[in-house]
Amino acid sequence: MDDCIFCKIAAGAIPASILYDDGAVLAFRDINPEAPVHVLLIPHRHIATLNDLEAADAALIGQLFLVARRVAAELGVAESGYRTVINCNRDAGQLVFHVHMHLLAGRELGWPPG
Ligand code: DGP
Repeated sequence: MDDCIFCKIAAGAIPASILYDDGAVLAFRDINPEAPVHVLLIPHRHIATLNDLEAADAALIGQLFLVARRVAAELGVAESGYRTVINCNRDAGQLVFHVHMHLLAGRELGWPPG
């Protein structure tokens, strides 16, 4: 998608602080961190929202969680704890319409979210 900021990051056209890339899933630091650890995990392939997932994407979405687990361990927050969040559409506050998982950690996270 030509006008998608996360597609541009995945293509290397826009710089990002990349932590992991296996060609299918990319992890990079959020530009506007809401916690000491705030990482975004995206599929390379453009999928706008969770609503656009298909059954064939099951392994890809599973890989997002496996990469989250790996990145959390590498950043030293696996034991202290972390939260994964995928916002879908307006009421959830989705701003970038390329599926992304937030990985938040490094402080006590409030619940329920705002
Ligand atoms: P959401 O509200 O779930 O769509 O979250 C979008 C997140 O994307 C938000 O936390 C800020 C982050 N973000 C937006 N543009 C960029 C960018 O160009 N680079 C990086 N690293 N993060 C971005």
